[in-house]
Amino acid sequence: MRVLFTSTCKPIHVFLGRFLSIDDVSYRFIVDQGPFSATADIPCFSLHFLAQNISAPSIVLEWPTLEELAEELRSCHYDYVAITCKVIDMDRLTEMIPMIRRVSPETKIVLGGFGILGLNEPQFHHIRDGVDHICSAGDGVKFMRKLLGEPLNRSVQAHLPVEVIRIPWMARVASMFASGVQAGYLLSALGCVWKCEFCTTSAYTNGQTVDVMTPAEIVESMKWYYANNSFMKHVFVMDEELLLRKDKVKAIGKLIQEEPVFGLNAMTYLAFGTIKAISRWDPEELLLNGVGEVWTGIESKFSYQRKKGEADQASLIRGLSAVGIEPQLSWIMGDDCQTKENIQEDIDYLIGLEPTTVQLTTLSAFPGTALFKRLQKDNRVPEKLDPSQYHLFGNTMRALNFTHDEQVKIILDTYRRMYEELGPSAMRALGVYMNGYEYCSRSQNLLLSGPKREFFKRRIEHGIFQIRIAIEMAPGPRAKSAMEDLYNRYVSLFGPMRKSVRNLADRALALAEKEMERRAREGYSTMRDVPLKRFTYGGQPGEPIPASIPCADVPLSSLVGPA
Ligand code: B12
Ligand code: SF4
Repeated sequence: MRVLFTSTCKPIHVFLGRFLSIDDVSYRFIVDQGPFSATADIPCFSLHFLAQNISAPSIVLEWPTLEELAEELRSCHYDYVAITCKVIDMDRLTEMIPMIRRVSPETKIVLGGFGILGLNEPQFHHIRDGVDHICSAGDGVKFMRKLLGEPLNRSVQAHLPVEVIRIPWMARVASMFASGVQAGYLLSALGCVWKCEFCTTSAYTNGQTVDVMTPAEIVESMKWYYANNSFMKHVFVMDEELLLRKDKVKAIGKLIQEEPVFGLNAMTYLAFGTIKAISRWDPEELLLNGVGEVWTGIESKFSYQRKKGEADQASLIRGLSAVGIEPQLSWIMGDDCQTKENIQEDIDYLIGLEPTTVQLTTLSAFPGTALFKRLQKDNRVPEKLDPSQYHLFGNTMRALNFTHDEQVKIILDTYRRMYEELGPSAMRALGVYMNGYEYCSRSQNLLLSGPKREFFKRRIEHGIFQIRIAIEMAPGPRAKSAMEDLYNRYVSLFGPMRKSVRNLADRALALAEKEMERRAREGYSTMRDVPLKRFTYGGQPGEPIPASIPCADVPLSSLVGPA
C-alpha cells in the first residue's frame, strides 16, 4: 500500500488582497505592530500526523500546483491520495478530483478535514460524490488505519514539522534570531461539547469530544519538540475544551513535572478553555501543570453566556496573567447583539482585558453549523456560497447592524488600537513573564520557586533587548509609557541591562529604524512564493521527520519584499 497525502493545490488563498492564508500571524495574533509584525511558515500538520501514524509508506505534499500533483501521481502507483481540506478549498477540489481521476484512475481518493462540513450543501455534492472515502466526524488516524487494514490501537505520536515565526529583519541583528521561534502542534482531541452555534469544530464531532492522544503520548511528543528545536515558544495542544477536563490536564502536568530534562523549566503549552472551564481552576494549579498560555473565546461581551457562566471573566483573565500565563483571546465582530451603539463598549472591554494576543474575526456562517441553518432560514446567507469567503475576515452572511466593510475596518482598527495602547505583543508577553517570575519568587512551592522561576527568567532575558525598540519607536504615548514602566520593572527585578544586552538592544534599534525607513519607501508585505514541499515517510513508527523543515528554504528577502 502506498499513500499520497496532499493539501489542496495552489494558488494559495490571499485575504483582503494582502494576507497569505497560510501565514496566520500576519492576519491574527500580531497584526499591524510596526517593527514587531511577524510572519510564519506553517506546515500542514494533519498530513504529517496521518503519515506518521500509519504503517504504509507515504509521501506528503504541501501546496503543489495541479501539475506538480499530476507529476507525483504519474511517478509511481499510489493506492490512495488523501487530501485535507477546509471549506475555503472547495473550488480547488472541484479542479483536483477530475485531474486525479484522469491521471491515475486506479487511485482511490480520500477526503478529510473540517471542509467536509461543506459537503452536504448541494453546491458541493459533486465533490462528495466524486471521492471514494470521506473521513467525517472523527480521528483521521483511526480512519486511515482502518482503511489500510492496520491495527487501530498502535500508540500515536506527533513529531511534526514545526511552525516557524519570525520577525524577518531581526535576522540581521544576530544569527540566533534567523531561525525565529518555533511552535509545535499536537492533537489531544477533536471537538467540543458546547456547540456554540457558529463553531465548526464542535459541529464536526456533533458536540462530542473525540480523544486522539493520551497524556503519555502528548508529553512524549512535547519532549520531542523541545529536544529537537532550539527555541520552542510553546506546544499547541489542540483540544478545544481541554481545561474542562481536569483529569487529562493533571495527568499531563504530572508527567511534565516528573520529566527530568524538559520539565517545568522548559516545557510549556497552550491550552484551550472556555471561561467556564478556567473558572474551575486556581491559576497556580494551571501553572504547575505546565500551562503557559490559555486561548479562550470572549466573542462579544454581550453574547455566548452559556460557555462563560456567571464568572467574572475580567478577573479570571487577570488572574492568569498575574501568575505568568499569557491570555490569548478571540473576539467576534458582526454578531446580532452588536450594534453601532454598543460596539465601542465591546471593544473597550476587550482591550481592557490586556490580552497578550488576540484573534479578531468576522462572524462567519460555515456550512454544517447551527448558525448557517438559522441564517439560511432567514435568507441571511447567499444562495450560492463563495468558498473563498470562508476565512477570518470573510463575508459569508448578512450581519444585522454592520456592513462587511464596516466589520473589517473595525477589526483592523482594533488591532492597531491594541498596539497603540498596550504596545507590541512580544513586550506584553514579557510583562506576563515578569508577573510569573515575581509570583514564583514569592512561592513556597519548590516547583515554582525552582524550575518555573528559572523558566520565566530565561524568557525575560531572551526578550528584553527589544525594549529599546518598543520605547523609542512606540506608536503612541500610552504604549510608550507602558513600555517605560516595563523597562523600569525589569531594572528593579534584575538591575540594569548587561553590556552585551545593551549592545544587542542598540543594534536592534538601529536596524528596526532602518527597516521602518525601508518600509516607508517600499511598503511592507509578507506575501511570497510558497515552494512545494515534499516529504517521504517510510511508515516506520518513531522515524525522524523527513529533512525539509518548513521555512528554511524560503529566502528571507522574499518575506519582506524587495531587499
Ligand atoms: C493549524 C491551523 C491552521 C494552520 C495550518 C493549516 C493547514 N493547511 O494545515 C494555518 C494557520 C495556516 C491555518 C490557516 C487557515 N485556517 Co486553520 N486551523 C488550524 C487549527 C488551529 C488546527 C488544525 C490542526 O493542524 N490540528 C492538528 C491536526 C493534527 O489535526 P486536524 O487538522 O484536526 O486533523 C485531524 C482530523 O481533522 C482529520 N483530518 C484532517 N485532514 C484530513 C485528511 C484526511 C485525508 C483524513 C483521512 C483525515 C483528516 O484527521 C486528523 C487526525 O485526527 C484549526 C482549528 C482546530 N481547532 O482544529 C483551524 C481550522 C482548521 N482552520 C480553519 C480556517 C477557516 C483556516 C483559514 C481559512 C483561515 C481562517 N481561520 O480564516 C486558513 C486557510 C489556510 C489554508 N489555505 O489552508 C477552520 C476550518 C473551518 C472549515 N470548516 O473550513 C478551522 C477549523 C478553525 C475554525 N474553528 O474555524 N489554519
Ligand atoms: S466553546 Fe469554543 S470550541 Fe467549544 S463549541 Fe464554543 S466556540 Fe466551539
